[in-house]
Amino acid sequence: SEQQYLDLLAHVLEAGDRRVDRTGVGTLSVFGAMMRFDLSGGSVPILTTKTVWWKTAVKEMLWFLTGGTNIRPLLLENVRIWTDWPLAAYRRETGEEISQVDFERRIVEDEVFALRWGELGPVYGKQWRRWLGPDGREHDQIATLIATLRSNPASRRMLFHAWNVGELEGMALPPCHMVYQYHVTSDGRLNCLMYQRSVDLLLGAPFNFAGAAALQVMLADQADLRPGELVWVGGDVHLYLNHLDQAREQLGRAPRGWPRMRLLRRAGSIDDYRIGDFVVEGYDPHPPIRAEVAV
Ligand code: THF
Repeated sequence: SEQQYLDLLAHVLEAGDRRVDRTGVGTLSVFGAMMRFDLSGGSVPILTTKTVWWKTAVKEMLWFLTGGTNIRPLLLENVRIWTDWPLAAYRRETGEEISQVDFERRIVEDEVFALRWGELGPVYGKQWRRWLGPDGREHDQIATLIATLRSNPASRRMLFHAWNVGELEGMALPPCHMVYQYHVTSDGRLNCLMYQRSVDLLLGAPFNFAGAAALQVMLADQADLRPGELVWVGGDVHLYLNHLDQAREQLGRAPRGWPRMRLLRRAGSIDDYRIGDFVVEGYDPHPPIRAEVAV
């Protein structure tokens, strides 16, 4: 239940090691955590102790699945959560003090500008769908996963990975949620274990749970299975020092029970899901909690 998340939030506040991180903001950090979310019956871990823009998280997941690595398609879908990194690079390299809104407008209106400045490098989508092998062949890890779910569901090799060591340097940000492993029970439930090496517990984690759950719902649909458990494992689990008041505010709120997610239709393939195919029912969250993302 959501209490697992609140307990982890409280634990990081209480026991987190205070340190300076890559971004210079500073964090409270604990190492190693696990949560288990039960997706059977359609439940999904979309937090209720604050409003989570689950459509944004699902759109992000659909974008990963397209194999894309440019923020333009995200902006065309009104998703702004990846703008900060290309924007910082643009300001750094040009010295121009462009606003986020103007930068986003240029990416949307000018395709050539987007190709040059909207690229994140070989991040998630590239590695999931087009991992480059030593012989020059590209590997579609998602297609392989679905084929194995259908043909050999007892396999212990059903996973995909984004931590491509040889390509890390070209990425705007190395992958945080880096490996997803799947497991099928004898009665046809699809379980997922997702390992996330670095966890922005207040801002990022709620999106990561929703995205991973949506992916599990799609994969189950494609393989004629029912969603089972989502097991989430975190490495460096942290709260940015400018998120502490927000964390305390959230801890004062009572969870309201998970909503349910379902698909309106069975898509022909994993590439054919659209945001309009997803319905979330029974979502009655507390109000949003504003916080700045560390870049
Ligand atoms: N970097 C950091 N510091 N934290 C992260 O969570 C994170 N990500 C992705 C890449 N780098 C990261 C980006 N994911 C928001 C949510 C997810 C993000 C980035 C930003 C965010 O600002 N959410 C707000 C507003 C949502 C909206 O406007 O739609 C929120 O209130 O939830 C982890 O994958």
